[in-house]
Amino acid sequence: MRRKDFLWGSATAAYQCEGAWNLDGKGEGEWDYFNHTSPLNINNVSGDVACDFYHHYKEDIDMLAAGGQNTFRFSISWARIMPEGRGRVNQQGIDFYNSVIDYCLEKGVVPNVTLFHYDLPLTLAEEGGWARREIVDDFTEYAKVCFKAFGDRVKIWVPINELRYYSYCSNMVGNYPPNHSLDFDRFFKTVYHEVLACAKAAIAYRKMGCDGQIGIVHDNSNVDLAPETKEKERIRIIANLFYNDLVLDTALKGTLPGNLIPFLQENGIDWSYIRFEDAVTFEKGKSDFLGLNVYNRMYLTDYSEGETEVFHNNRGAGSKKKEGIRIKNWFETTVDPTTKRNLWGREIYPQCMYDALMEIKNKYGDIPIYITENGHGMYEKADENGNVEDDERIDMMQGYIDKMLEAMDDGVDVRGYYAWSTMDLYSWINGFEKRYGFVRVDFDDDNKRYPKKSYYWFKKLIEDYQKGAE
Ligand code: BGP
Repeated sequence: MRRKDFLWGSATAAYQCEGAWNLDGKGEGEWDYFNHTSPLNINNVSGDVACDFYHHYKEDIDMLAAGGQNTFRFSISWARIMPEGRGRVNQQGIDFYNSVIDYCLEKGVVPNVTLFHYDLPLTLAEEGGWARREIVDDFTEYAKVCFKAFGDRVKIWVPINELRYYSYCSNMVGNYPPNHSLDFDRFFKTVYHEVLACAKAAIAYRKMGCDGQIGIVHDNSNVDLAPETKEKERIRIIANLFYNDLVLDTALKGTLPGNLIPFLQENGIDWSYIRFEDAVTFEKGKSDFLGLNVYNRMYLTDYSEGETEVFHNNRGAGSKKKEGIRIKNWFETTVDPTTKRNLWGREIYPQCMYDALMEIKNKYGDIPIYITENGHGMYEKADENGNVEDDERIDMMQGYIDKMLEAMDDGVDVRGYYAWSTMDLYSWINGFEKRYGFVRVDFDDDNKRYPKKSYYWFKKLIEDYQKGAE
């Protein structure tokens, strides 16, 4: 592909940036309810206002376009379009996204739109959310409303963001609503219904004659084994089933992983919801591309001892916890002493960008790929003029981008890169102090925007890339 056609941009998600949680006919969402009422909202914050993208979207799009970015990834709030989750459509919601999309196009910015980024309408959550099969049809109806309203102008669609990670947080860690912990039944069932919903949405999209591409976004979880690991082959198989295959095989090959049902049976995990006739849906509903959110890898070794336990850090510097899990008789995460971590205990490992891209090419062939998220969460302090010198973010992201370009040189079909995030926004459970943006938001002063050093670095990186030899 020509260098000028490569998409360089940044990403957001509705609940994390829009605010306007109850304005203009929007229905209540599961996250609204959770953050307003649950003691598990440990930092006592919410997306009620967030960075008020709802009222600042022009400024944000202006700024990203002036920064040389030619694409913007954002998500649509299901409850803004369908306040009860199904049935009635809220015209004011449609109007809002029409304005955002039209403004992107006016500025030469390609919209890349996700339909579900964790924010379920409360009515559907109360019925059982993704654990109920009926949600697949509700989601498909909602997707069709969006394709009809916006499909003439939006040509890159993602039904669901990070199917696996969302289910992991909601059903294993228990930090995202509906806050189930170590519930393997619900974990697999949720991912299954999500992949089915993605396939059905893709089928509907093509049936409606829309002429764009529809894919999925997966949280990169390529498996690396610590050198001392004894049961390498066995762990690789189990861990890939747990982290990757149910999403990737189903979306990219159009078939469930062959070892899924025997594995669930052997481990006493519910699989009663899997219907053989779904095979046709998976086959027909394959993704046109893969969106990969690249932050880290899964660094694993043999299960040692003790009960299954999950380790997660939503308190940042106030906690020494490292992200990870120990699953009895399967495997456990381990610490690579040579690798840095951020203050929330997550690995910073640029090499995983290259390794993941090569692994996907080897397993799934030449599928087009977008890096739909990559970024670095930090505490930040502005100087007296409101500026932030985020050199640490720049170094870290440069490392990942270099590895992406290396994989492209080695034949991987990457078509775009989106930084997380366009501007500072709400970071699930972590609150607002974990910042990712290229643009600082002063949450205490009317959500004023100030481009950070990284914003200018990214602008120059894009310019230099576009000037490079074809
Ligand atoms: C991804 C999500 C984003 C974003 C990012 C950073 O998993 O798709 O929504 O939040 O991670 O994560 P966090 O905000 O938890 O630090």
